[in-house]
Amino acid sequence: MKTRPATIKPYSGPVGGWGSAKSVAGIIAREHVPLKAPKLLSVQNKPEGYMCVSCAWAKPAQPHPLEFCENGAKATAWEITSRRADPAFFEKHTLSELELWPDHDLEEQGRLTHPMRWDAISDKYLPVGWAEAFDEIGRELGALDPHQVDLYTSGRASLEASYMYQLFARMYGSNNLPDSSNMCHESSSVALPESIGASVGTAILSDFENTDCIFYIAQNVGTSSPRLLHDLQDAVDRGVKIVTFNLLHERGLERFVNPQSPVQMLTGRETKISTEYYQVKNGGDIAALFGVCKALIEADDALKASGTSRVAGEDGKPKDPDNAAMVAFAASIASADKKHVLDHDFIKEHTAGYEEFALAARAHQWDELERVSGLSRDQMMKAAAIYAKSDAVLMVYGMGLTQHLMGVQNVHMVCNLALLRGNIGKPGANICAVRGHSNVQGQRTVGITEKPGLAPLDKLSELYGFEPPRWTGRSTVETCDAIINGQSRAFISLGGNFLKAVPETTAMEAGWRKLRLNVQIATKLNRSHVLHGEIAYLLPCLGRIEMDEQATGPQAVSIESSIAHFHGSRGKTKPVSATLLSEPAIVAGIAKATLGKTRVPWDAWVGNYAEIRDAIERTYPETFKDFNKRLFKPGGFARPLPARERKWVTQSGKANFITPGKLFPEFSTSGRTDVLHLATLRSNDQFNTTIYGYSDRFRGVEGTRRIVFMNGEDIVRLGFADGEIVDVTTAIDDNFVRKVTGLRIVSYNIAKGCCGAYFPETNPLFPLAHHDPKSKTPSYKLLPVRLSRSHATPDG
Ligand SMILES: Nc1nc2c(c(=O)[nH]1)N[C@H]1C(S)=C(S)[C@@H](COP(=O)(O)OP(=O)(O)OC[C@H]3O[C@@H](n4cnc5c(=O)[nH]c(N)nc54)[C@H](O)[C@@H]3O)O[C@H]1N2
Ligand SMILES: Nc1nc2c(c(=O)[nH]1)N[C@H]1C(S)=C(S)[C@@H](COP(=O)(O)OP(=O)(O)OC[C@H]3O[C@@H](n4cnc5c(=O)[nH]c(N)nc54)[C@H](O)[C@@H]3O)O[C@H]1N2
Ligand SMILES: [Mo]
Repeated sequence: MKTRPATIKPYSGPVGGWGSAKSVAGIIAREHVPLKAPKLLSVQNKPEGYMCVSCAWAKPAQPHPLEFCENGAKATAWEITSRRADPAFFEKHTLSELELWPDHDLEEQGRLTHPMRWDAISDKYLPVGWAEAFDEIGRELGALDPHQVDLYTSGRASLEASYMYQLFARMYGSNNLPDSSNMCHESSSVALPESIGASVGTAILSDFENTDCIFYIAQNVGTSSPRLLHDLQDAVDRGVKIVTFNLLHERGLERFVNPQSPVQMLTGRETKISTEYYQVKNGGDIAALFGVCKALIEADDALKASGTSRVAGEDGKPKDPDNAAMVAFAASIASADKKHVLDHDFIKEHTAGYEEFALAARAHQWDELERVSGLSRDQMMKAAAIYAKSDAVLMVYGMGLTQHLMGVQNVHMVCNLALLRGNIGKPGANICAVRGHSNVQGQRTVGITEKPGLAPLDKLSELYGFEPPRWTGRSTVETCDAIINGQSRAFISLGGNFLKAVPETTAMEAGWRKLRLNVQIATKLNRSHVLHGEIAYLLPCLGRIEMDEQATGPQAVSIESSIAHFHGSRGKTKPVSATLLSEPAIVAGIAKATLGKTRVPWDAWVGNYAEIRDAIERTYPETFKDFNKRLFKPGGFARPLPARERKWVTQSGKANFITPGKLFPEFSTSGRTDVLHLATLRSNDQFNTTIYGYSDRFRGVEGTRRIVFMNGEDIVRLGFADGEIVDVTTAIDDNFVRKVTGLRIVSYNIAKGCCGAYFPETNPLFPLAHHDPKSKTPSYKLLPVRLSRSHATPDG
């Protein structure tokens, strides 16, 4: 393990610009791929090219000359690296030793090259043949009750691999299909169908071209989806207002220099991204959005009542100064005929539940909304004014809304605000849930779900002649529970790093060691691989950027983007090892060994992925009509979304206003006053649990990840000093002690009463039960914690 000097100093530059160009060059050098990387990057996210393995942002029909960002380049270089974690590497290290390595050092060894099986005598991974591996896995699964087996998917696997995987799981007899989406946008998957009858966001790229205003909520564009900055920049250049709600001041939401614009690069001209920047407390969004809705509804009320005695006395002067102010405000934001603020025609024709919602909005008091949100009444009124004066408003949001105890209600509130003025299903106005992993949305579309009601079980039964299980499977937190209490005996992982990504990691590690079988299909080594139970397999697969040669020639795969468009992707580089198999081939190998003879033509599918796509089309004829023909359509082909056409596939047949019962979640912290609300964050140098390096450039943190961001006033109030080393303890009363030691305090522009720290280092702090009860998404953006002076060394 190397020691690194840590430096912390505020970053004064924009996002993008020369810093980004320099960073891309550094990344390419770091992975020793100077010759192949630039050529490869020129086809990233282009029709007939490969689709980026970083985030899921849209791939435009007319791409920029270089349609990649700094972090996309990083993800590409990371996958095509010249480094190898080959049998010679594993020969040198026991797993007991590798357990002590940091995440960065494990993945830094490079690409896995050979299928490996853990050997109990030497405590090492030793090479094994593919056939032998499949045989034993099949035998082991055959001996277990399918209820005891969990089949996880991380959001990178293609539509083809994912479809085969869920089919295998169901033919085997299990709906235990937890996936990374359970920890990510599951709150959207639950809330959006209830509110608007769509399981995904409704926005498409042209909405960014047609919008007047963007509400940008709880998403860190500069790090998590930097290509979206181009769409924001173009919007700003057209005069579009961007109203941001975020816990931190994130540089990407403030200033951007487009690294692909020679003019901006040479002149240093920056684009100011956010028109208004509202720093909400974490968990304060329901209150903040209620404030905006209250202002709109009360202004509308005031217009309706104007001219009546409620507003003006006999002398014509307003009786109630507060109401007079509201009348003036309403007049300033009203429609051209000065009669209304809300879109009553839309509300009447298309929605249900407005009256109840309006009553709740009127009833909430401003001082309470201010206290919970951290925003002032003036700020909420101003946001309402901008909203009301815009014909088409786009709602964009990310993890700062979904990963909450009230994540589902957070998303309901975004929809409620949109519905007040018909901002769904018209050009320039829609809901944009910015997805994380590059195919996480698509996996759900082709049946990766633990909920039997969401999978086309009858169709699968009809096509493949088997009786699919009808019971509800385990989602991520339920799988964790089953692993901790020993109910789960086998864990199969199609990508990802479950053990690091989940909550309650200390108990999880203990449970993991008791598994009978751990099968990991992966590209790079991580902690979920080095901790083992009785039998552990590490099965290396091709990455999406690699050429995938099968019986009928080179194959393409497909993915779904954040805006619900499907794209083909063709691998371009030579595989890092001839021993790798593709994900479809590995899934087929396990399926055949486990299930024996079935009606599924596993070999023919692996030989020709077009046949898997035909099978997907047979299963979902509307969504995937002419799948193979449209595979490489520039800009992708769109999934049908009735809500875009204002057809509401909800129980009421309308879009629903759904009123959150409270403004903030309840948890017991014994009335302590030294509790802070922790939100976990990503640095600019990581992709989830993949730690590329120790630099969070835009937040000015270099050389360390063991930090806790705090508001300067909180540092003083709690008697600490900037730079001091502290331990962080979970402050939920459940008789468990959960602690992470040795974090350095960094004074930062974060809302008062809150603090931020990196994921996954702080995952041991999260109780398993601390999740949204409906979506079961862990509350990674809100956990009560306490800080205390530390005896630990800061870095490592
Ligand atoms: N480079 C890079 N790109 C990635 C990833 C990565 O790790 N690295 N991960 C991918 C994945 S899987 C995902 S899901 C996405 C994640 O991308 P994001 O949705 O951007 O999620 P986070 O990076 O966790 O950041 C959440 C943002 O919300 C803010 N925030 C936190 N709590 C609150 C709150 O309660 N209210 C409000 N209003 N704001 C809050 C934080 O300050 C932060 O700016 O990115 C994807 N892209
Ligand atoms: N505290 C906290 N915890 C969080 C979050 C948070 O914000 N805060 N965010 C949550 C979110 S949004 C997510 S999505 C999850 C992420 O959870 P996961 O998706 O499980 O984790 P990743 O870190 O994306 O997985 C990285 C591993 O995937 C493997 N891999 C990479 N590419 C491929 C490939 O092409 N094929 C295969 N088979 N394997 C591949 C590599 O071996 C790599 O080590 O974490 C969640 N956990
Ligand atoms: Mo995610």
